[in-house]
Amino acid sequence: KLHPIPHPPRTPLLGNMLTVDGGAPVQDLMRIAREQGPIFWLDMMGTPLVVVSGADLVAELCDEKRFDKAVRGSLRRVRMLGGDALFTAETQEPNWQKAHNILLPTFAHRMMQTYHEGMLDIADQLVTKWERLNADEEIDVVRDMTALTLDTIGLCGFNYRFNSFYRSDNHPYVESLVRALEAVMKMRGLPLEDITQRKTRKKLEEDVGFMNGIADRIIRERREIPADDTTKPDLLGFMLSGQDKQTGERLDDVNIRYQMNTFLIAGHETTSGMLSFAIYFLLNNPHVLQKAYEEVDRVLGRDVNAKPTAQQVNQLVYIGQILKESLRLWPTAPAFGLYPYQNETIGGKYKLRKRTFVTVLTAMLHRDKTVWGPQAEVFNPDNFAPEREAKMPSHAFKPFGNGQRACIGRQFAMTEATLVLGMILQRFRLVDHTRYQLKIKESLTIKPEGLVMKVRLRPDIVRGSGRAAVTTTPAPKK
Ligand code: FDE
Repeated sequence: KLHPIPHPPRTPLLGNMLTVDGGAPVQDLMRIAREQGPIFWLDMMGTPLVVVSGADLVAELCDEKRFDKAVRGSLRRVRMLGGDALFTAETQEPNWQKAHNILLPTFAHRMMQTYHEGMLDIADQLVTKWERLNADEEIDVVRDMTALTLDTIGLCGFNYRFNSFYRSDNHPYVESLVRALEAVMKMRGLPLEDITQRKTRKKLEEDVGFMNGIADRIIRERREIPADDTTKPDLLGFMLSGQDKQTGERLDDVNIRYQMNTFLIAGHETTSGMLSFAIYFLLNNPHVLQKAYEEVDRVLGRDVNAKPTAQQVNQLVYIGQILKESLRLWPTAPAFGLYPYQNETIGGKYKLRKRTFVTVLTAMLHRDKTVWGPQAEVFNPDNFAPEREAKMPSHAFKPFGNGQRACIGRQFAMTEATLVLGMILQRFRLVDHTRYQLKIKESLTIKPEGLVMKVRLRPDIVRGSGRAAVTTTPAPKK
C-alpha cells in the first residue's frame, strides 16, 4: 500500500512558497523536517519539492542507477556564474564528463603534495597576522577564514594572489563574486521578481561581466607564456593542457573560465564555513580542544619555525575528526538536489514521479538518531574515530554530496583545513571573550554569523632554527 508523502499546510496559489523564509531556508527546512519526519513535500506554486532526511531513504536516493543530480533552484541560478562547469552542469552535458575526466586526477589524494606549498604559504599569512594582533584586538573568524580559503584556491588554482590579508576591503573580483552570489540567492522565482529586482539584475550582469573579464585575462596571459620547468603546477595549468582520454578533447576557454569561477565559489565559502564552525565547536568543547592540542604537539612539535610537511598533515587524525564532526552538525553545503530518471517508489511506499525535484537535507540526515544514537545533536569527534567510521552506514554522512557528482575538492578542502587548524593550535590559545551564541547565516552555504574570538600565544612555543616562518609574500599588486 502506498503512503502519501506528509506535507505542511499551504496557502492558495503560492502553496508553500512562504512556508520557507528567504533569509533562512535551511533552518526552516530543518524545523519542518523535525515536525514532519524523514520525508515531506512542499508545494512551490504547483511544483513539488520533496525533502528527505531519513538515513534509509537517503541511502536509496544515493543509488546512481535510479537518481541523478538535479541542477535546479538556487543552483540553477548559479549557472550565471558557473555555466556548464562541474558544479552547475547537468550530468548529461558533454562538458561535465569531459571536465570530470580531466580534473578528477588533479584532485586525487597524492596530488595534495603539489598544493602543499601554496596552502602553507597562505596559512602562514593567517597565523602571522594573528601573532601580531594586540591584546585588545579581536578576530572576525569568518572573515579571516574566508580570506584564507579564497587566497588558497587562488594560489593553488591559478597561481594568482588575492592578497586578502593585505587589504581591509575585498579584491574587486571577490567583491563582484560576493555581490553576484547574493543577488542570485535573492531571486527565488517569485512572481513579478523581474520587475521588482530590475536593479539587482542589472548589477548582477555587470558583476558577472567584470569577473569574466578578469578570468579571461588570466587564461589569455597563461596561454601567451607557455609553461616551463619553473612553472608551478596549478589547476589552470592542468585545465589548459589536460586532454579527456575518452574523447581526446580539451576544455575550451569559455568553459575554463566557468571552471575558475566555480572553483572560487565552491572552494572558498564551504571550506571557510567548515573552519569557522570547527573553531566555534572548539571554543565550546574544552575537552576536545585539549585532545587536539595534544595531537598537534605530538605530531607537529612545539617549534613553530619548523613548517608542517604534507606527511604530518596526514597524521593529524583527530583534527580531521573535529572537521568531520563539524560538517556533520553543520554541513556548510547543507543540502543537495536529485531527481529520479523514472517513476520511483522509495522506502517501499513513497511514490516519486519521474524528474521530481528531491532535496537531500544533509543538515538533518546527519542528526538521524537511528544512525547517530540519542546523542545525535551533541558535538563529539569520537563519532569519527577510525574504528567507528569503518562501521558507519555508507550513506549516513554526505557533506560532500553523492557518487560521481560528489565534491571533487573534498581532499583539497580537508587537507587545507587540517593544515591551518594544526598551525593555529600549535601557536594559540583561543579565547571566547564575548561568550558567542551561535547564529547561522545562510547564503549559498551556511556560516556562524558574527563569530569573533581573541587569541593568545601559547607560552611554551619554541622558535627553532627551521627555515624562516615567512618566506615569499610579495606586496599586493595595484
Ligand atoms: C560539489 C560539491 C557538492 C555536491 C553538490 C551537489 O550535489 O549539488 C557538495 C555537497 C560539496 N561540494 C560540498 C563541499 C564542502 C566543502 C568544504 C567543499 N565542497 C569544498 C570544495 C572545494 C572545492 C574546490 C570544491 N568543493 C569544488 C567542488 C566542485 C567542482 C563540485 C562539483 C563536482 C561535480 O563534478 O559535480 C563540488 N565541489 Fe565541493
